[in-house]
Amino acid sequence: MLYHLLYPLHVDYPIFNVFRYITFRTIYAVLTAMVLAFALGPWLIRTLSRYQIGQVVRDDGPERHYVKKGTPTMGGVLIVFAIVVPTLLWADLTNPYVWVVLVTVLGFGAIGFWDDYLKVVKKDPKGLSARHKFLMQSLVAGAVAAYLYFGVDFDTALAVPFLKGTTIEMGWLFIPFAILVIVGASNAVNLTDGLDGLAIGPVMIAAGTYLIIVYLSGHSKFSAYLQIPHIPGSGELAIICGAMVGAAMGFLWFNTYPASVFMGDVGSLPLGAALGAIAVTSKHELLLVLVGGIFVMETVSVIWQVGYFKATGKRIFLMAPIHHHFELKGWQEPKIIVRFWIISIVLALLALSTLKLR
Ligand code: 57M
Repeated sequence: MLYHLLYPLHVDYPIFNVFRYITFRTIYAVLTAMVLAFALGPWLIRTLSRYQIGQVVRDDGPERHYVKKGTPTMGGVLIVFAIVVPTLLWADLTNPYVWVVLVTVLGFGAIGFWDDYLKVVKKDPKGLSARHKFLMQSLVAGAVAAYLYFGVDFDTALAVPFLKGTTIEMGWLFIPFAILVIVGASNAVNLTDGLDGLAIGPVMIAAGTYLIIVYLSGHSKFSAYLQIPHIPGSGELAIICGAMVGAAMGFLWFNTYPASVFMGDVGSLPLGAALGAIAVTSKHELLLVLVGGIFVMETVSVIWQVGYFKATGKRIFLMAPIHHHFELKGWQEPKIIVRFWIISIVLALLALSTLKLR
């Protein structure tokens, strides 16, 4: 909105020209999101505590988690707010890709909210059934993918990292593929969200990495120089990536060990889905496996554990997802968290290096 209100004033006051620049608006989206999260965080935590919106902790988990019982949860409401408001303020709202990601955030946020509401407020330990949750996630992701396929002039060829000249034409298969990426990313972030700051740190790093990628793919000269797909208009997504970085930093302030608040599904589902939607719209879907390597590792640990257990009756890890394995091995929680962040940063750097490899 600020972009639409203030940029036209540049005709009389050249200073307003600055609103044209994605870089300028991205910086302010980061700051606005962070300030919103800092300012509203204490109030939200007080309100969640007052209404006893506290975490239910399973008694079959690592013992150390019992002390977390009652920690206010559903802090993801703040994350969603701190992503949506700065995006509405700083982005060009005539850009369809901005709406693709906003609708993804709001849609997955609503599914997560419903699940948390059933679990925490209605005290139904199961929440939404896995089947229902998956169906609703697929519906939202399917709507977004269908809009990209039918509604926008979107090139559905899949770009392959490392092989710059190679693209795979997907045709209508783009729709199921996009659903897989968005729903997969959403659930992978959800699985990772099991220690203080464990999910939000890598989300912040991944959003920062995609901020650079979308900026470059939206820029005709940079994308030509790097020989990456040029998607006119995708640069505007840098603003939403910036808002995600700012919201994540603000939330981490309160979620860092020992956490004063957890995000709940209302936070983890939209954050993962947003990363998936950004990867799809910037045509860097395959790179998400590397950028979000921590989420992939957590998910693979569950798939292996469940598969191996079903086949042999034995476990590979002491407990899955893998962060529980390290806990049960005796690592202190902050050590696991910070080491996972370090791995995330290394993976982000490797992912960025692929932009130069051909
Ligand atoms: C999310 N949620 C946390 C919090 C957070 C298929 C199976 C592997 C699924 C998996 C699962 O349910 N994952 C979903 C994990 C929970 O956190 C809440 O959930 C939100 C995210 N959805 O925002 O509201 C607990 O995590 C801890 N936490 C923190 N700090 C944070 O900032 O400490 C969360 C955020 C919180 C808190 O203790 O209560 C969770 O773990 O429940 N299931 C599992 O992870 C279970 N694993 C399992 O059953 N493994 C078996 C299988 C794979 C064969 C095995 O290895 O043998 C474990 N989870 C728990 N106890 N809690 C095991 C038992």
